[in-house]
Amino acid sequence: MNNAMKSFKDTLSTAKNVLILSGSGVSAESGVPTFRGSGGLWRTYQATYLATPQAFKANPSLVWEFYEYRRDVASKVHPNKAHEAIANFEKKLVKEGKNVTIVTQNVDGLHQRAGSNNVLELHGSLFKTRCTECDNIEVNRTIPICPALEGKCAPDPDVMSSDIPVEELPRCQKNSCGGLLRPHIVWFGESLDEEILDKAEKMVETCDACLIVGTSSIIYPAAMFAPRVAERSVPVAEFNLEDTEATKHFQYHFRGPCTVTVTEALT
Ligand code: BJW
Ligand code: ZN
Repeated sequence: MNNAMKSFKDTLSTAKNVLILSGSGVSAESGVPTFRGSGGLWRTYQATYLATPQAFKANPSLVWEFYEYRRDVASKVHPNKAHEAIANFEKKLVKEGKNVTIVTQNVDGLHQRAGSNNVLELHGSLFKTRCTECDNIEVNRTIPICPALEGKCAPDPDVMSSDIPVEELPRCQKNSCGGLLRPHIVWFGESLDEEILDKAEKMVETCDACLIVGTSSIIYPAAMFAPRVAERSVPVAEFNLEDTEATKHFQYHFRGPCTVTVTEALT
């Protein structure tokens, strides 16, 4: 173990209120593609194009095909050693009367499936829907989410959109609403949930140690959380395969696959 890892582990052993920020890199070794990595294309589209209200308005069928594919992937993969180390670390600290909060940009639910309890999903969830008419939010794990999407979600570049009529896309079941459902995901240009953002902000202002795992730190407001923690002179450790936009702000940088580095830091 190198000296930096020893030093960060010492810090963690006295910490009482730990913030763990995660991005898609934490799920990469489970088989979930990252956004800006080589698996970031679905058909011929960048995920960052499809994750917009404009794309949903222009072609709700295409966007539902994309999200149905991702729901399918996320439901078939398993949490990895990094998710597990984070979940076990939370359990251990809670037993000692301390707090661990996981603020994730991920929508795949893998932290919770690994056993983490205190998870704030900044960008929503693949397994929740929101009605475009009445705003009702529901948990939905049924795959396919509606019969019309069955077998229509292949990621290959030569597959065309099925142009499913909106009446056959997922519809709101609450009372007699019947409105078009959308994934409960925060798309580009959309605001984050105020309550979740407030809780995350509180952790940014009060934590006494911070880990930032598997994120490129380019999407706001999440990108500014760890640099703001570091500004308070609180130790922040970044776990990534490479340097990021934010690396210069942090006291520690552990390069490598997070299943190895995070496990070493937390166990
Ligand atoms: C490993 C690894 C391994 C791989 N081990 N590591 C201020 C300034 C400028 C712009 C803005 C601003 N405030 C807001 C904006 C606009 C915009 C934004 O940030 N734009 C940027 C391009 C600058 N933000 C928004 O629109 C947000 N809304 C908002 O703030 O509203 C108010 C507002 C609006 C407009 C203007 C001003 C204010 C909403 C952002 C919602 C982001 N949504 C997405 C998609 C939806 C989710 C989904 O469909 O799944 O969320 S975008 C996408 O990026 C996704 C991710 O959660 C997010 C972050 O990506 P992440 O996780 O970091 O993935 P990658 O691929 O980028 O990085 C992976 C990393 O892992 C890499 O570093 C690898 O090296 C590493 N890695 N394997 C360790 N094994
Ligand atoms: Zn409704």
